[in-house]
Amino acid sequence: MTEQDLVLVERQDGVAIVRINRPEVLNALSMPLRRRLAEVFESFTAESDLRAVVLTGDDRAFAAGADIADMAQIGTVDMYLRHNERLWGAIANCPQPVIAAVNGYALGGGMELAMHADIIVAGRSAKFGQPEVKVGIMPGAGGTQRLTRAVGKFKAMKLCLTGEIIQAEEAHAMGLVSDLVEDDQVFTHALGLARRIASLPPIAVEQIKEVILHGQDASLGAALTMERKALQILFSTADKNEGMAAFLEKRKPSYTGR
Ligand code: CO8
Repeated sequence: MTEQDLVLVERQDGVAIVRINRPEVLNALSMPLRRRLAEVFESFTAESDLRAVVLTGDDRAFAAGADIADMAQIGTVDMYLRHNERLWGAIANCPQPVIAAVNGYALGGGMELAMHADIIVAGRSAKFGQPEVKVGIMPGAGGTQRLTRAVGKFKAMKLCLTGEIIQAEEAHAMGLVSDLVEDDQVFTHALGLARRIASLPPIAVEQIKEVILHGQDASLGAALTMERKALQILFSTADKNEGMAAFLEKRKPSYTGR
């Protein structure tokens, strides 16, 4: 299998479907796979017609974590020199909304990958966890931070400190999963959400994503200012004029992305 085949990309109108493709090891995230994933997401920043991304795996696994075989023999300097943060950064900085469609295992780096998305759709049999502690390490791609912001200190502590694997229903109840659906509906549901988002005014969509993500790390006052400024910016877009005119004229809006 070539590096290209580790991540399959397909386009459907304004939506990119990104599929992790190492089924023989439950989509474990090897370095070549992560490099390819970063390359794919980096390419999205330059795509003006791309409106949303669906990130998925297969029926057995979204991704069962970083590839343990890939890490078993390496020490601190090699780990440092991998600069994993640069590869994850490409995904975190994706301007378009990313929807993770999770079937099967989302563990360790796989759960962290799902948490890089903006919306998580999971099937009823999906399983989530940060089991790194069980192999002598700890989460290193947001598991201690994005998880805490998503579900709060006490749930995050329990998951990271025990390494326990939880069912999708529990993940949904704690706020880690946006939508819980039947296993065979996961991809269709995620694609439906992506299409809905793709039909909306793209500058507004991008601003919403940016403000929610950056606002989380700012003080409430600074974040509310950021929100207000972003809203004000939208008042000079053609899509704002079109959206409001269409509402008043009782017709469907036709957005141009301007
Ligand atoms: N790495 C490498 N290979 C894996 C991984 C993995 N994470 N997960 C599964 N595999 C392989 C197995 O070795 C097996 O290969 P083989 O057939 O050659 O023996 C194949 O996938 C199928 O797996 P199992 O036979 O184990 O399948 P089961 O259904 O019995 O069990 C489990 C499924 C429970 C998911 C089990 O495979 C498991 O526990 N996997 C490891 C989960 C784990 O610990 N994940 C965390 C890894 S550490 C991590 O993610 C660190 C993140 C640090 C962040 C930054 C870098 C990304």
